[in-house]
Amino acid sequence: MSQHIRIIGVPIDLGQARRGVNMGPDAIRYANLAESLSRLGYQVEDKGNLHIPVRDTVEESQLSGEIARASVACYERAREAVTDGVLPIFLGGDHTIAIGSIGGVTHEKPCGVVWIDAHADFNTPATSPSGNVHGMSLATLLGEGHDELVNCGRKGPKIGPKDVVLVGIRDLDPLEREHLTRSGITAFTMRDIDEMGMSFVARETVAQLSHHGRIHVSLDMDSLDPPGAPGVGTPVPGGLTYREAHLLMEILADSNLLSSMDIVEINPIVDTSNQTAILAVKLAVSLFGKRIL
Ligand code: HAR
Ligand code: MN
Ligand code: MN
Ligand code: MN
Repeated sequence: MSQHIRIIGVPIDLGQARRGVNMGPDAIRYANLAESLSRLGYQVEDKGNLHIPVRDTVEESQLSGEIARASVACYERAREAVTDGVLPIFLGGDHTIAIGSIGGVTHEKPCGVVWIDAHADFNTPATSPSGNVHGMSLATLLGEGHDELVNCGRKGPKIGPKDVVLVGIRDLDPLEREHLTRSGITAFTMRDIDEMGMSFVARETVAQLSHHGRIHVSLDMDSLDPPGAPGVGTPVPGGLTYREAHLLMEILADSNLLSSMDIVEINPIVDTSNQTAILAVKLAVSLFGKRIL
């Protein structure tokens, strides 16, 4: 695993309607992400933010086009990080950033993806009740969605259904649910976690993805239970506890396969004293840290 971490901010709020998620990258910086990772012994470099147009300047009809432009920029940064042999952490912004980050890190070869989320983000323009692109990110990566997004960076699907495992799922739209069932993707719902425990779920997740030799973690902070992580745009009750989320990070860390990460959907406007960003940093420390004993 690389000892060099590169932070890339992607302050995008074009994939959903609620304002404020564009301030996520700074909220995570203020929660001392770089310092906390340096203390673990990493060399940490902050590349600042990608340029994203201000929401108020974008017409509704231009949204997917602007998301595509941002995704291409993000893709190039992700691709460059792999070439440079560093471990990139992408700070959202909404979950549309994963279209570019996962697209870019898989430019040369596929990797395993752990998608930690209350939602599956597996809508398409045809199944989405909201039309919000952040609810379509994963489907887009698998080749279904707005053409300009599906073909971002390189043409067609970026990962296949066997390359991704979902953890924390508890809110699916009716047609999204059918789509996900048909896809063959492994999804561990909150019920699975309740019944089998996070230890089993996390180990099974690693087992399904380890053949890639490389794992990308896409952490949507709405996967956590809202009382501990209120600063998200689409909170859903009954999420991961602090301890479940940490155990997941620790077991992923034990795999020694982590090669890139997204931290997404933090909205400081609806947060209390930046606690959701502070929690995200603690989880990143568990993901990149060593065992406590
Ligand atoms: N499924 C709903 C939709 O498509 C809500 C998606 C909310 N998504 C996120 N990302 N916060 O996981 O609109
Ligand atoms: Mn998401
Ligand atoms: Mn979500
Ligand atoms: Mn595979």
